[in-house]
Amino acid sequence: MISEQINEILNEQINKEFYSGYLYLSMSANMKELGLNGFASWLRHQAGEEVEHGLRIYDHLIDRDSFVKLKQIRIPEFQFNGILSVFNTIYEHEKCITASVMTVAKLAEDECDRTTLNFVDWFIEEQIEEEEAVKTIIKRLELFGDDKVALFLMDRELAQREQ
Ligand code: OFO
Repeated sequence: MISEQINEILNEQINKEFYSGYLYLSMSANMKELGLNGFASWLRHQAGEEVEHGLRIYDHLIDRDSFVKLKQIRIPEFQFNGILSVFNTIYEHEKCITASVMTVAKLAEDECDRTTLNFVDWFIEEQIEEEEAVKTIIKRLELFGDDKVALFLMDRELAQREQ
């Protein structure tokens, strides 16, 4: 049985995952406007992943006979200051999401809720991967600076992402 507090924090987490999807879709549209279709496609895939994360929690609540309470999704930013700034924003955002997942884990630990602890483990692993992937993109963008050929090649590489 999921406690009221765990239910509340998991419902919050659904909202954060859906908001992440919204934010990345907004960024994807911005990349498309700049003609960076590979970056746009990468971000669109990422947005889809975030929605999947939200649904994973949604299904978990239902499977455990707990209550789903969807909340309003706030409006994401829609004006950005270039690619590097977009990816720095993502990195900061993902760090907040990691902290939020850790808070769920801490609460589950305090409540000795082993099922939620096991469930949230997957998200912790996922956050490590996501932060690492975004950090790599940032490092490359910083390294390449104004080199347009490098940016073109990177855009082509990011276009390869299939899921
Ligand atoms: Fe859901 O992994 Fe990022 O936010």
